[in-house]
Amino acid sequence: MATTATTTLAGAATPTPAIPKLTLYTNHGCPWAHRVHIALRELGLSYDEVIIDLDRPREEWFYKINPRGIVPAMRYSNGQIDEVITESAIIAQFLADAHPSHLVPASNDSPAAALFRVRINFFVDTYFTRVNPLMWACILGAPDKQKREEKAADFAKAVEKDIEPLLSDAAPYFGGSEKLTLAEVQIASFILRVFDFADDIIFPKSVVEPLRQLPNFSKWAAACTSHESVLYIWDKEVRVQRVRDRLEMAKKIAGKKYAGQYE
Ligand SMILES: N[C@@H](CCC(=O)N[C@@H](CS)C(=O)NCC(=O)O)C(=O)O
Repeated sequence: MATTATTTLAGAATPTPAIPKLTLYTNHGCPWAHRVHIALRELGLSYDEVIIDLDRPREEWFYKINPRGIVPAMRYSNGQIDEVITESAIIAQFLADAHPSHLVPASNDSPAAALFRVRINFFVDTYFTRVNPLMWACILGAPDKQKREEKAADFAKAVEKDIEPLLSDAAPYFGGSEKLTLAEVQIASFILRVFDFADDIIFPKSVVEPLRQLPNFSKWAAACTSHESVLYIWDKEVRVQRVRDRLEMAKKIAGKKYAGQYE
């Protein structure tokens, strides 16, 4: 990593990363890409963005950027490094590690810092292994209203069982932090969608009330979903309409078979 020296008040020179040139290949409807936008905003890094139209086949040039053909992908150059990084969690982790900040302490800061990283990782892993899949199952896999309500209730129960206890010291962010951490960078775009998509078309409205009853989760979720770094690329009306349209189209294409396939 290229560094320049910054002199602290105490006179000791500490390395700070060179300002990189960043290009983010993204789509504002993608919750995974949204993670990277949040990280960049929190770190105060400016970037160019290239919006990839996910409704069309990717053009050849994009496969040279990301052979998987998906967003996000980020080109990071700073004179010494010129690298395309893919996979949202990896990009976010890279940015947080390359640009030390309030998001996450460096692992060698102290034994407590390494443990805090463990706690963040466990929290994020818990959300994505035990909770998030239930949201998509509810949206995509429930053919009728009653089934959707049941799946939404399963989602809320999983939040209560697995997430609520891990937020006991949130203040309002993870682990007692007053500012966003890497945990929110990785999860907040999904929490935003839980609430903004609870319109009885995409996701049952009934999910909201049980979540509001959870003291830790509700406070944390309110803080996540009102944070400027989370909201600056989010246009709720546009996003809700896009998802409604896509669901409608998917149902038409696959009919009943589609509706049942995730059950
Ligand atoms: N594991 C990937 C998932 C990214 C992903 O699924 N991106 C979707 C958009 S949300 C995509 O680009 N899909 C390609 C397509 O729809 O053709 C990550 O975390 O970066």
